[in-house]
Amino acid sequence: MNWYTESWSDECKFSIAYDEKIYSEKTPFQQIDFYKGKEFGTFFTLDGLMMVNEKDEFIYHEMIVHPAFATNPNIKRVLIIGGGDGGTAREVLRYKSVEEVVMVEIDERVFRLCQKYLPVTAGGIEEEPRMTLKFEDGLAYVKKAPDASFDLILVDSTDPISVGEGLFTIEFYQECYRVLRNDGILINQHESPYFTEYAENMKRAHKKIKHIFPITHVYQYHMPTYPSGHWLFGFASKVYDPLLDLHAEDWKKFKIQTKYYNTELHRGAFCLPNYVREALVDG
Ligand code: AAT
Repeated sequence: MNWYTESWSDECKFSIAYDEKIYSEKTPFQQIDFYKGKEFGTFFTLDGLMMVNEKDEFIYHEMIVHPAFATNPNIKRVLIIGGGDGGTAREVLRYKSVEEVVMVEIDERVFRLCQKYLPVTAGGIEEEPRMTLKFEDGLAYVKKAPDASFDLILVDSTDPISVGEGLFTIEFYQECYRVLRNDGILINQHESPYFTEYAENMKRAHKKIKHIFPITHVYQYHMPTYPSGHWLFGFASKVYDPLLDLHAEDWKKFKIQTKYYNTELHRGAFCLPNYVREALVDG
């Protein structure tokens, strides 16, 4: 049996059996590897870290998108930073009310290879008329984007190492604030509270966002293949509170069939364990 193994900490590793290594490529940005196994289907890693697999991707992609739409059902223009596998775009495009989605992915090869090997996330994205694809650095893109031009920014990026580093900076979040409309929402890939290295990333990101946005919350979900299985998104907004402004009945009218998200879970997801709350206050 072949095993894909990644380190979750210096003294903890996670392994998945695979039948076949489908493809490998080193791009100017990162090492990309695709594998195929039985438990998680096809999956790909960037620089040796699990990004997307066929079995649990729905959890991450539903949770990055739907809480924002249930808070503000009138979102029309959406900016995705990263997200080259297409899963986040797929969930956003399920809202017929959305007029334009811009996806800014630094590494075109991630998108092209996902079109070929992971059609469950990347299939049909390029053909969708409401979609604009840009292959460039997310920070460079937001710096030149006009003021108040998006209702929602989804930061679907890698961990803050190498190419993802610039997206975990004050400058990036300030530019996001400027580019968002007056009632704009930012959702940020917030890492995980459990293992030290990831918890440090979570604290760094949260501290910066808290200084810029008047309303900030953190919500959690289960991601079996990300370190510890306990993962977070940051919710930041200029006016909306994800609990006080939850429009559960309006969201249900979209009639979007989800496998993980529902509006009851929405409320629960914002209830955090004490050790996570404390880490976010201190951070
Ligand atoms: N949808 C879940 C998959 C990802 S992949 C994140 C993507 O962000 C990658 O394709 C990577 O190329 C892209 N990316 C990284 N840095 C930048 C940047 N500066 N500008 C634009 N795109 C970027 C997220 C996985 C989360 C992993 C948690 N462990």
